[in-house]
Amino acid sequence: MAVAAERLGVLEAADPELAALLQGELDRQEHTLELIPSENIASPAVLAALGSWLTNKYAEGTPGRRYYGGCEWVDQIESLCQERARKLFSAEHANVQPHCGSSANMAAYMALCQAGDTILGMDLSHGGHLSHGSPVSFSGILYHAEFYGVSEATERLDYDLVLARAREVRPKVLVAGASAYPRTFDFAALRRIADEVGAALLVDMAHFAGLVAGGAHPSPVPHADIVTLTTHKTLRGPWGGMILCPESRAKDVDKAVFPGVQGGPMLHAIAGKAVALHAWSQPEMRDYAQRVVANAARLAEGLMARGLRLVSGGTDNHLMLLDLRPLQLTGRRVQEAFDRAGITVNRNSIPFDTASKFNPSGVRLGTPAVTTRGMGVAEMDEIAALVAELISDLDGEATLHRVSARARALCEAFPLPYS
Ligand code: DSN
Repeated sequence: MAVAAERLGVLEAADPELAALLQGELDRQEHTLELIPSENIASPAVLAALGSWLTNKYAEGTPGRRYYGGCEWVDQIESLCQERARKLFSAEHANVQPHCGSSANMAAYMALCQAGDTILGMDLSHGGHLSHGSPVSFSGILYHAEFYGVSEATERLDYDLVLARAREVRPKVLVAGASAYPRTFDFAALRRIADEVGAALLVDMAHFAGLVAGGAHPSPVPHADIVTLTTHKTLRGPWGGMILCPESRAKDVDKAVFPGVQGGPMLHAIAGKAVALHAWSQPEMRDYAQRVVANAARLAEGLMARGLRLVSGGTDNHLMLLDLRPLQLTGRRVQEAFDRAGITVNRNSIPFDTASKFNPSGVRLGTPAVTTRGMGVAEMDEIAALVAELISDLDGEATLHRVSARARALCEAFPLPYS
């Protein structure tokens, strides 16, 4: 592993204890099937930017308007990143400084409303995100949060129900986007709802930003007042966040990010974001986005064909939610058994779940990382078979050995890009 070996070599000389831990995590990533839909594998070029001397530089402010000297190179780096983001997503303005999705959302709220105002977001247990108004997040502490959910009959968003909720609570901000919703959003319908009640529309496309970039999901950019995203999920970049908006909101957004929410930007992360955005200008990435969705559809079909129940009956995007209630299993037990077999998933609430958030009734699966490794529909059939086999016999030693050997063989056939 040339990329990994070089990095570990430097680290081993300086700090063998930490180097050993990094080696352990590298081995885990190399030999496990990563099905957590919010994770992915950054390219060696992204890692090179992240691990650079840009981490030494303070540059509060924005390009050309910094509070520090010596910014001539980082100004160009941040401007390049902004330009690539604007171009890729056809947005008028991009702020590439948010450290993560939650800080991007925090800045978006600051730009759109005042503390105490009502925000209306998707319920966490229906697929929403903590930062969309959960009482344990700043978003539910600083704002008056109300929620909408999916229809019980279809487990999908019913935009008439969202409109009815919006009429009821008259939010200042309607928040759309989710971390566990397997279906496509209708942004034109959300815009109409926001307009009808006089709300701003904030779309958090953290999960599906890469699908939007590759044309595999409609773009919220023409419809939303502000779009937030993360760069480390389907977008395949470094850990981080980003905000897109029309020029008319640019000043408010920039002020909210700094000094509103954050201090100095992480220039090494911004350089990594620029590298990831550049990759999306190549046709392979468009193909990648289509393959993520095709793989998810195939995996979902394979699971359902083996009698497993998926929330809403399948997926349109990169993720799916396995309903464990018919199997009388819980998410934690399944997640732990899968860990033992070298398949990484995460337990997740499902709509109308009556179990606790700590041990919910669902498991979330996704295809971004395995698709980055180069796996295709044939491997999705194999993964569906492994998931179904393991889930039918969570405590069987022979099953565990069989499934983990096959999962490991798949990983070995599709290595990480760090050699
Ligand atoms: N926690 C992330 C996820 O796994 O979807 C969202 O921030």
